[in-house]
Amino acid sequence: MARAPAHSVVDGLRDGDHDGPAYEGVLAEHSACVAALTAAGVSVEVLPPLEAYPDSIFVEDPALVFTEGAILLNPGAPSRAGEAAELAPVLRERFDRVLTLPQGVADGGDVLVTPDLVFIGLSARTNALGAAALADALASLGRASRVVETPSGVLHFKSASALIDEETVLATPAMARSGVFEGLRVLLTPPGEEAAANLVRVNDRVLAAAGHPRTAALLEGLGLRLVLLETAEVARIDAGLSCMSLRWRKA
Ligand code: CIR
Repeated sequence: MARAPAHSVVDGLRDGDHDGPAYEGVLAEHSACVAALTAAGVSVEVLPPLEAYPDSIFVEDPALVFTEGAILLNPGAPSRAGEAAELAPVLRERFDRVLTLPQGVADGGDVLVTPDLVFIGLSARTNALGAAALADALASLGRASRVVETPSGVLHFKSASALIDEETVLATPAMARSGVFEGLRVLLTPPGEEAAANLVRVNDRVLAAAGHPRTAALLEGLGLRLVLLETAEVARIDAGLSCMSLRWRKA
């Protein structure tokens, strides 16, 4: 599931005083991402744009979805808080179980799901109360979780890490140094290619940000089928590929 960008996306949240993205540029990158997911065998529903929420294209943040059910989150940025209510009816139509968080804030961008464990990264968007509430909700869905720190200066836990296969993570050196991934195989993004750590493994392929040749070589060396996508425009509002979709397997 994805959500089409609104024209207001040019005003999306960003850290720093650089220019925002162009609407057409975001639209092109979003469309390419949806096309790549479709080509990977995913059935993608694109929800209508929400002008009132500039960052609502990043559907990964207000919800988590699993085969067993969905969890509506409490986005940590005040301007994004209403995005969960917009998603609620959509998810209730598609999932028998839709859980909510009774307290705190938590963004889906801070949640890395592995087969055995869900990492919940504390960040400027996910606080201890929200993480604890999320851990309870995950437990109700039969998922074990662990609350961990996100390195400072990183917006979301998954801005700096991604699961490549059941036991392998790609992470920035700062994220890897924190030791959170002990027990998993950790590959490091080469210097200057930290932004490449945000990628999407889907079915037989990996959707990764273009412009990171050493990371591409690393992933190809593992025998992975790479699909390189432009992310320069969404990067202007601190986003990457994983943020633009919610993905789950139907039972
Ligand atoms: C925000 O600051 O919330 C958006 N401009 C970017 C959100 C990116 N989402 C993500 O990394 N999961």
